[in-house]
Amino acid sequence: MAIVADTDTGHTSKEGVMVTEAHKGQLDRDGYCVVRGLLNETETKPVRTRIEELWNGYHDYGWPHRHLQSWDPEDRDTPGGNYRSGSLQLPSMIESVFDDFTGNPKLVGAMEALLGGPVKRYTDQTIFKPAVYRAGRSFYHQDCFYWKLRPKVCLNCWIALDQVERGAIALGFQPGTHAIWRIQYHELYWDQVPQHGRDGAKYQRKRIALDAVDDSREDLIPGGPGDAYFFTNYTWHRGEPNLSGVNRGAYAIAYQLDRDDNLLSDDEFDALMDGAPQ
Ligand SMILES: O=C(O)CCC(=O)C(=O)O
Repeated sequence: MAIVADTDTGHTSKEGVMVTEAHKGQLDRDGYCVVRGLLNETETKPVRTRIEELWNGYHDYGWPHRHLQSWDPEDRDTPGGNYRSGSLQLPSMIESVFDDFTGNPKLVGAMEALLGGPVKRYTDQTIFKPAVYRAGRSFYHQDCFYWKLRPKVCLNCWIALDQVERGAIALGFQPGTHAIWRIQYHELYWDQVPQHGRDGAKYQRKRIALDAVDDSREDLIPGGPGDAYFFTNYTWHRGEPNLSGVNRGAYAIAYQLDRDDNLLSDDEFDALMDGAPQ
């Protein structure tokens, strides 16, 4: 998708592209920006509905499953008769409702405008935090610690599917943490209520050590369905727990520049790392 800057309005001129110079400026400066209402309810509702159905056991996926996670895969006492799924890894590979969502032209156009060239999908995942556990807090991390991608070649986009705020799954960012394009070493930890992953076993997650984080610097940004939070893979970010009493969800989709040399070699990855144990 070719993007032509419109210097009068600050908007890119491709129809439907909602990224402004202000968004680009904030992404450069803070490492994130929020495009309000990137998607409308007609676009968010089908995936939000399907995620809730999967949680209610309406699916025919066996366990363990490569793309589905679960807090309790043994519990089949659900309306749909199958186990309750949790977050989904790469759901675009298994159901067209997710594939269509991740390929939305407005999202692709925004990614191209923000990354500055043609893009291809990198990965996608749903984030589902059911009310019942009063949990789901994630801690500060950088996606590049998992993905081993070079600086400036990839962006993640976390799209709210419900109202989000403090205590209700909103994302928090540490502004400017991307600016030196370095990777902070991450430690393993257990979620308050761990999920079972692709091999059927509970898994640990990774986070930046708590004493390396200055909580007073946090930008925690409330939003609503269809609001899109774009951030670099080097930006420190985390998600709030769900203490709100109702199920809440989001969808994270990463796009990378369409070229072949986006991955760091192991040596390059190590050279960018700070704080690794000796
Ligand atoms: O929503 C969360 O808890 C974290 C999401 C996240 O870290 C991501 O999408 O990269």
